[in-house]
Amino acid sequence: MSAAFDLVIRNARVATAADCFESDIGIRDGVIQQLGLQLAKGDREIDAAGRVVTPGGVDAHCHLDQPMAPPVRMADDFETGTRAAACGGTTTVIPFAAQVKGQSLRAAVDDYHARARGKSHLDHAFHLIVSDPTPDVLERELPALIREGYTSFKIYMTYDDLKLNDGQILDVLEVARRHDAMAMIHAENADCIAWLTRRLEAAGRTAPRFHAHARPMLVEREATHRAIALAELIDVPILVVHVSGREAVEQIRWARSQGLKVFAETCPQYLFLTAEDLGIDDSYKGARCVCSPPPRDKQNQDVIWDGLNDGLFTVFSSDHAPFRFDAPEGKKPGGEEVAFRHIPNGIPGIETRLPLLYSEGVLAGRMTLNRFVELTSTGPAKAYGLHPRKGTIAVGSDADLVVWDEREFVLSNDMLHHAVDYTPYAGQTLRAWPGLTIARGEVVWDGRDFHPRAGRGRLLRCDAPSLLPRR
Ligand code: DUC
Ligand code: ZN
Ligand code: ZN
Repeated sequence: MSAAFDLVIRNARVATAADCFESDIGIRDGVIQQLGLQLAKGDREIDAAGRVVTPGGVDAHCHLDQPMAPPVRMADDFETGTRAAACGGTTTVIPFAAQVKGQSLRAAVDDYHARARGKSHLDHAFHLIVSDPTPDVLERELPALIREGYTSFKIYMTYDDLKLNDGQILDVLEVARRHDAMAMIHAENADCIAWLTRRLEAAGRTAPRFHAHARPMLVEREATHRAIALAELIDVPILVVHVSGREAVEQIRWARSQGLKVFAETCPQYLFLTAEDLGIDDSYKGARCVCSPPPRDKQNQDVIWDGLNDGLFTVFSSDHAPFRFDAPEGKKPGGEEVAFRHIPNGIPGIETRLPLLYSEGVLAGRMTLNRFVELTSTGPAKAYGLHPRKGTIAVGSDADLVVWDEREFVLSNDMLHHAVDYTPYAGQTLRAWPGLTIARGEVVWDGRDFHPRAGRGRLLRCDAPSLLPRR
């Protein structure tokens, strides 16, 4: 007689965004079939007695194999990026299909499918990046793609090759409103950054640390305020991504106090790095931590912790943007130590996102386990139309799970599975790491070894985000 389940996880301390309870988890065909005690036998059994089991992480902001201007190239493609994600407890990723100006959105999506096909170890959805909102994009392509399940897109207020002006942002927000999509905003004032960059360069201040001087908090504050105003004009919710500190947080709190639906995301770099990680002298080592917005200071880290705990933030993502440090396609473009404006922006973090927050949030007593689950899994799944298939432990949900090992160790890059030659968090003491990552019922990481099956990951069709008001 065949067993009732393919896999049973016994005696788990299950944590969801709402509850913690003791349960067995019965899994068949990659889906959670039953929760309860003393479930029938499975073909495979895992004893999780005394161990916390959370939903697999949903990393709703990561960049994998995104096309870049040569010689720069991302180190992680779908194969290595989802491998690293899985080993760090993430079971769903949402990277970006980026439209190059002049390209159709459909061509960008097709190109990105080709990059993912046969390579992804994990289920994945795509956000779109709209960089060229032509009438055809606004009237035909974007609505059609939203109907097909690409229900979120990112709008950039900075970066020459991606940024939209205010009028274009209004046009795109109107499409989000009409078709129930989630608009994600990268909020930094492009003209201020360009002006400051020219001044710094004229003064010979080109070392990596000056990247942070070119992007002070006010450029993020102003753009956040403007994005909120533009969204208010259209009467549409927005989600401000990678919020770095107090001044942007204050804008979002103010918007909420006015009853506006403004959601927010933050990332590990705004909790665990500061501007000093870009260098206290002119050493090029600081290029490792060049990302935008830049990390701020200890006081701003505290503001981000408060926002994580009090509900300001809905999503905690990695913003994994993988560039090798010592490489001509990475942080030293063409093999040169270049001026900060030419350093590719971004840091790796897809594998360390959950262990860092579990260690420094949950186990250090700064955050409840429920809130951890909400920020890293349930919130992103709801924000991007994947819940309840993803982001929770419930009957009928995909069996995407993490069984946690609580133990202390010092992180080093050779423990990680990405294709980047450094981690900005090397030397940090962590108190936990996934002992098992289970993706749709399959053990993909067992605490020591990764179990590859490139191509096992499926493309997810996203519904209208459940955080959006029903009209
Ligand atoms: N900033 C972004 O906006 N995207 C990728 C990485 C970064 O630092
Ligand atoms: Zn961004
Ligand atoms: Zn990003």
